[in-house]
Formats: sequence, structure tokens, C-alpha cells
Amino acid sequence: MSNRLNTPNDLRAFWMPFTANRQFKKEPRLFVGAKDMYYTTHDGRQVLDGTAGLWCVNAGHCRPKITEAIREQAGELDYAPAFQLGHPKAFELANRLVDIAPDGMDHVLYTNSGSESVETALKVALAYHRAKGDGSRFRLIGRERGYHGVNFGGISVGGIVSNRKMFGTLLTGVDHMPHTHFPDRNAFSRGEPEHGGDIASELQRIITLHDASTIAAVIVEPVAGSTGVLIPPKGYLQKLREICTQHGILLIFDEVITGFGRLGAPFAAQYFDVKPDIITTAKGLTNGVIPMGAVFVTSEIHDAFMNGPEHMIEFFHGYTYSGNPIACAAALGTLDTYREEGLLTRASELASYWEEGLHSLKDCPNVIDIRNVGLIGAVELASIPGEPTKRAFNAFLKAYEKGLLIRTTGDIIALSPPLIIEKPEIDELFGKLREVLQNNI
Ligand code: PXG
Repeated sequence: MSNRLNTPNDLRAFWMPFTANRQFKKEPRLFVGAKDMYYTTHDGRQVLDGTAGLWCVNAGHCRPKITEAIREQAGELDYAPAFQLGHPKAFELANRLVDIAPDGMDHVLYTNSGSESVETALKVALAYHRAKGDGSRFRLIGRERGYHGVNFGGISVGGIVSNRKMFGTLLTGVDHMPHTHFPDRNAFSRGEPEHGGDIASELQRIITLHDASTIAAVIVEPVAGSTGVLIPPKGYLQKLREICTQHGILLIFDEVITGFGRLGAPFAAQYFDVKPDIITTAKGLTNGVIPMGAVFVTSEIHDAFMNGPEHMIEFFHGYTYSGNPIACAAALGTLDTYREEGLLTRASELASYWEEGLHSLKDCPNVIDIRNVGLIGAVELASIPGEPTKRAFNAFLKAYEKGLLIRTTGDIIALSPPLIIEKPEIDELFGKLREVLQNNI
């Protein structure tokens, strides 16, 4: 392996995202290769990917169809202007996406990340009401502990305090529903928790306060990921849907994590059998390989914009890289891989084995909750008194040393392996995690 890969000569210039930069640069952790379920570290070790990168590498690493699609496209058409011009794969991909989306989600807008998908969805929602002559609907409702990326719209509707508090007044006209985490009643639930679904009626209280005629949209993650895996209590999402429908409010599902098979159906909307009006995606769309996102909208929303003179732009929004040819090729290669290997439903076959392995960690020291759905798992640890986040971060470092990649947020360990994982790898994952947790972290 080349020396250039093994020894980066200086780590100072790169200000790393969501990283403890000083800790990292004292003790760097670099990946230099990856194949299927494993990363290779700069010191030549294999690390089992328990998190699909950052919830995105759903088909596993360096999959030939995807690599080949990118290579070919780069030599054939590298870039095509995105505005007033097109290229065939952008249309082909949109059709393929609509095919696997919930019925009626018939149109797709492209973005380059989950954060941009969220901004796009919020703007579509506001503009939709205005296009219908209902422009007094300007409010957006999010939820405590929600994560919708890091741009201004997303952190405004989001509810993760550390991601918001540094950045001023954010968007105005935003309100938040309460989160759905009730550890005293729901600890160690398997799948959707029994208790707390009625908290959805808080949306009704917010609507009464502001009046429905001022509210454009409600945005939630069907399963909240980044905040530490909060699975919706039974009946909760259905109730949100009912209330939104009753008041003419759009419901946006942020499926950046749950999209593309994570729960055992292509989208969480199908898994929970609740139909939103808009779905945001990214990550698994290209297997994480090329930055790309997609926003799905119903025909009703799309059609509301399609009036006025035909030479006029209908929606003043888009990105230089919306539907970039190489990103589209990567997404098509990814969808082919998902289809050939049945990956968009594979999580449903593995979910019970995964659940058993995960919940077997219940007897480990400091474990105060375990929760799961599809191929997602979370282990919540008691914080070290006075040092929140440290116990889980220690677990992350120990796991990395032992050859296992986990993800932590607060004192919660989140797990979301590539959907190609096999039972022996599930055993390896939980075996290694048990060793970590038993070792007095
Ligand atoms: N919405 C949701 C629901 C997400 O989970 C975003 C939007 C933003 O996506 P981009 O592509 O702009 O990062 C996300 C991203 C974690 C973790 O470990 C989660 C995300 C990103 C990085 C880490 O929980 N989610």
C-alpha cells in the first residue's frame, strides 16, 4: 500500500465534521479500504461495519455494479447542465424510484444530500400552499429531538439542542411537537413500543394554538435515527396522519435513514402503512458512494405547480448538481444491486435474529434500554455521573480497537449494518459489543 495512504503528513488543515478534532488528531482512525461488510484501517486491521458507514452503505462496500456504473458514466457523459436541459439517466432513475415508492408518490426532485432534501421539501410545502392560493400557511412543525440535517431550515424544524443553539434565531414560524421517548414505560421494547402513541394529539394542541390555516407542514422522521433511535409508539404515525389530513396540513416523512430498505420495506411509509405527502431521502439512494438525495411528492402537489404560461419556470429551486449524471448512474447501479439481491426487503427476514442478538446484551453492565426495528438497534447506557457521552464514546473507541464500527450519540450506541449482513456477522457484531460492554467502560 502506498505511503501516501498510510501516513497522511499533516492532519491540521481539515476541520472535520461532527468530530472531536483534537482527540481524533492525537489518535487518528483512518479507513483506507472497504469490501462488503468490512473496512480496512490504516494499520491494516479489518473492522466490521456495524453502521453501514453513516447509515448509507446499505448494499455493503465497493459493490461491482455500482463501481462499474460510475466508471462507465464518468467516461461517457460527466456533467450535463441541470436547468432547462437534461440527460436520459435522470429520467430513467426518477421512473425507477417512483416504482418502488409508496403509491401516489409519482414525482421526484433531486438534491445532493439529506440536508438539501429537507430544505427542498420544506420549500415545496410552502410553495404548494401558495400555488393553491392558500399562502397564509407559512408555519412548519417539527419535533423535539428530530434531526433533519444541518442547514437552516433543517435545524429550525429539528430538535437537537446542540445543533441549534449556536445559530441565532433560525427560521421563524416554527413550532415543535414533543418527542416520543418514554424510557420509564417502554424500556427494552421490541419493535414499536406499546406506550405513548397518544402523544400525537399534542399536534392538535399546536394546531389549536396557531390555527390550522397558518400551518403548511409537519415533518418527522418515522424512526428518529440521529438522536439515538426512537421508534414510534404504536398508533403514533397513524394519528399524525389523521390530524394532518383533517386540517389540510402536509405530512413530510424524513426518510434519509429509513429509506431504501432499512426497516424491511423500501420505505418506512410502507413498513408502517402510513402515507405522507412528501418523502425526503439521500444516503442509501446511491449506497453512500456519491452524494445524492431525492424528494418524492404526490401528483397532487406536483400538479398544483403546473399552471401558468408553459415557458415559465414552475418552481424556482434547484442545484447545479441536481440529477448529476454520475450520481444518477451510481443510483441506478445501486437500485440494480438492491433488486438483484432482494435487499429492500431483506431486513424483514433478518429482523428477528437481529432482535434476539441485540436484546441478549440486556445483562451487560450499565445498559438501561435496548430498542430495535428492522435492521436498526440501539443500546442506551447509563451516563458516567458528571460526564455525559463519555461512556458511549469509550465504547466506540474500544469497539474500533476490537474490529467493530459502532456509532454513538449521547450515551446511546446505534447500530445499522449493511443490509447484506449474514447471521455469523450478526453474531460477531454482538459478540464483540458484549466484550466491549463487559469491560468496565
Ligand atoms: N435527515 C435525516 C433524518 C438524517 O438522518 C439528514 C437529514 C441529513 O443528511 P446529510 O446527507 O445532509 O447528512 C440526516 C443525516 C448518525 C448520523 O450517526 C446521521 C446522519 C448523518 C450523519 C450521522 O446518526 N443523518
